[in-house]
Amino acid sequence: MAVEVTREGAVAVVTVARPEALNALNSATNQLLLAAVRELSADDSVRAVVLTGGGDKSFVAGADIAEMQGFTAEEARRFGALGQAVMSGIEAAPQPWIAAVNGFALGGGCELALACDVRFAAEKAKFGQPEITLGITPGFGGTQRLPRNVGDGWAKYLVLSGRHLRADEALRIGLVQAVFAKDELMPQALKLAQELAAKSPLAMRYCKAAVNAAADTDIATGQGIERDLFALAFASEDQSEGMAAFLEKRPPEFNGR
Ligand code: DAK
Repeated sequence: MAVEVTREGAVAVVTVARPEALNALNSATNQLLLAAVRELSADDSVRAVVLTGGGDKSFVAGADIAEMQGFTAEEARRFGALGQAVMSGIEAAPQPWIAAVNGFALGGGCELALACDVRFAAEKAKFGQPEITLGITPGFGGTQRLPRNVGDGWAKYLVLSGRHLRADEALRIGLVQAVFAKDELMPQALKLAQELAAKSPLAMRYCKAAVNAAADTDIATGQGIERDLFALAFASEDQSEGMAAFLEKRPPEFNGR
């Protein structure tokens, strides 16, 4: 099984498990990943997801070069569409996805991490878009999500050179939000996931949608989306509960309605 899904309460852990190929994404793995994304997105009991790589060396070392080598243009288009569906599915998921980057995050692996909402990395993680060294371009959103996260200069540096960045460098440019010692990575990712899982799932979904919209809209349209989602939050029991709990000096108990 190249994609494993386990549960820890309201948190799901998705592991891309093809360690013999450093978890490279072939079509079969992408299909399984897409199925997992769809299943988790439809499950209200899942409030947060942690995504990581199997084995101790790699998060995802990219799309599968051995499979891609013989592609026709049409097969490449289909492969790209499948990968993009995985990335867009994570981005559009109602729950927050946290990438726990435990090693190489190259090419499609860096793009997969970028599709997640938050990125935590182990100290030995490596990031890069090495497609240029293979004579191709990034195909799972790297030319689009990377500049949105780190700006044009760093995106071009990575995409045009194919160089790898260390975790501390990735942290400095804002590609990841935190770096931890190897053994601390999963506990810290799970801790954040449990924390997010306890928040209002409605407000979580609206917040994620509003921030996602920021990258694609002008500020007036974005503010309109923000205003509408803010108003919608006032139609929820979670808003009443959150504000009552604050004023009554007790922890809130959100029910997602
Ligand atoms: N694909 C297939 N196999 C891979 C792989 C990959 N991306 N990365 C590693 N492996 C395999 C190796 O071939 C090796 O297999 P065996 O020889 O043992 O059978 C095994 O994993 C262990 O790898 P190494 O022996 O190379 O391990 P090292 O520690 O020496 O090196 C490395 C680790 C990560 C630096 C190195 O493996 C490496 O450079 N890997 C390739 C990284 C890479 O170039 N990634 C980007 C792939 S391109 C598109 C759709 C998608 C894409 C583009 C366009 N369209 C349809 C529009 C995406 C493209 C990519 O992601």
